[in-house]
Amino acid sequence: MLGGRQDFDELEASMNDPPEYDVIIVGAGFAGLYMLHRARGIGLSARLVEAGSGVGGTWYWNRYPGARCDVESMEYSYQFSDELQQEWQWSERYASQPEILNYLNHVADRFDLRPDIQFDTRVQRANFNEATDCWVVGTEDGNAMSARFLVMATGCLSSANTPDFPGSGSFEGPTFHTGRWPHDPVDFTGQRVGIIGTGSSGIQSIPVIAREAREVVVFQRTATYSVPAHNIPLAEEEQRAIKADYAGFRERNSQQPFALGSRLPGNEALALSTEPEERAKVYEDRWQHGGLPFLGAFGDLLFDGKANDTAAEFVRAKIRQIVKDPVVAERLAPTTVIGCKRLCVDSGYYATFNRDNVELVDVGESPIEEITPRGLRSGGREYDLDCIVFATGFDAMTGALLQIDIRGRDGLRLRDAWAEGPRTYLGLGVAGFPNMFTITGPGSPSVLTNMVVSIEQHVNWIADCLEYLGQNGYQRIEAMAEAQDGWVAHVNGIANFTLFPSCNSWYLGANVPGKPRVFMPLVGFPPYAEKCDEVVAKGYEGFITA
Ligand code: N01
Repeated sequence: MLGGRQDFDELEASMNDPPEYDVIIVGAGFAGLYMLHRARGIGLSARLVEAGSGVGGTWYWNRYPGARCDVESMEYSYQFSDELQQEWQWSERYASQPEILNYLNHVADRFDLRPDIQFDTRVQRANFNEATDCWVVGTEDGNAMSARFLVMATGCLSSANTPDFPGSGSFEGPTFHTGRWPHDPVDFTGQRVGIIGTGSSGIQSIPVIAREAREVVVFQRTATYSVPAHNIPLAEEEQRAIKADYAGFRERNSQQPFALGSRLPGNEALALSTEPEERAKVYEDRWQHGGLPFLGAFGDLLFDGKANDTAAEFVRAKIRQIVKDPVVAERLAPTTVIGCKRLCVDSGYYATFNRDNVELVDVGESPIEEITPRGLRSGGREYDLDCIVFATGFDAMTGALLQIDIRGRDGLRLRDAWAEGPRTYLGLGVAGFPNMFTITGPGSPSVLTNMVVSIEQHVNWIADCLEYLGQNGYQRIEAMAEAQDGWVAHVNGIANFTLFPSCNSWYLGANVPGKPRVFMPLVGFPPYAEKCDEVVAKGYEGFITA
């Protein structure tokens, strides 16, 4: 019953019929769109289910002022179609949210994906039916559908995190979350705006809102390291030069540890073995270049605390130069390990605090006590506000998956299987959950890379796997528990070799109260991609097929 209305329990009871689809894909962002395209390309019937009213995923929801990608646009795009990458023209070095959303709409149209996408439909539950090796998927509107395979393309940063402050809901003005921004532009003219959070979303939106609002009060819990984007219009000659050898450019990027930035690759020299003058020059050059490659200045920055501090001190000195009020500059100067939380890339963030209409409140020292009808109170002071912007991030990597009641073999709930932190094999499969794949799941490099590169690598792996299963007459594939245990130990072992576990980042789930503290992504893209290929070459080693 194509796209029809069915009841979940009735559908489960009638599972002797063949499933409606070969594959159900959840989420219409970069991952889901490409998965749909690949699934159709290998002759599978596929249904893509999306909660929003349009395609785009992250770029559909995060419409906040100043939203822009921190990976360069010539890299942050699909490579699966040479025609697509040749025909699309980016206008800026770093693409804005509207431009990326246009791009994804173009992709959906160009590959005629919309007929297989069901919008405005939120998946609520999914049960694996052991008798038939199929998934039954239930949606919030009370309908259900079935498929042999379930591919979760739900995104790593899609479940918005709004802290539960005392008095939440009592505020009489409008509130916004950067990750759930309204479609109509918000007019801040003449308003006194409170912004909570200074991660990537905060540092991008604060300068833009400050230019419009009467006053902005920024509530900062932890100071943030940010490197300038130096965003500029993208020169025609530069695009042409890259497009002349786009495949080579993509290949060089995928060989970088974070699968990006091959034009200014990581420097293998060690910060601590480099003379201070030379070291400062390297940092200055990278600061002038702008963006994430700053962290590639030296090979030991993410492994050695003392080396890291040389880079941290360089950025602190920049903040002290940029911010005129020394008290505010000190408040903005982070004391943590640089790169431990995601490095931010900004356009005029620190300089925004030189404006007369911007105030910085340190809620690390005096936490937000409560939200009140007229604003919020912190450190015993009440701040009167017309509206509040929550730039408070996401329940990252696991939030979107665990919001859905997913039940695998023997009724095992994913929430229970992951009660002490996510466990996957390769970030692609979960023991106990046959025929389910996660795109950029925990345990894969995902958020530590250019996401589009990781997504394409995962989708290609999954599509090849589905083709292999079909060709060999298999109905079922599942990660083996021992392979998964080994993989989890491997991911943790690598993380513990770095400085990543040393701060309260969302990589560790530390931003969500009560979430188990586990480092979720895998560090290092090239060896990971090799491992995935090796697993295939060894007949899907670590998976059971039947
Ligand atoms: O979220 P975040 P984000 N009281 O978690 C604060 C990607 N992204 O949406 O640091 C007070 O980084 C929290 O404080 P602390 C990118 O990967 C990319 O900004 O936990 N404050 C922090 O300051 C990024 O890393 C792009 O102490 C509270 C902020 O809220 C990821 O998305 C753009 C609080 C949350 O920062 C997430 O970024 C945007 C509380 N109870 C996002 N709870 C680009 O491509 C949280 N905070 C550029």
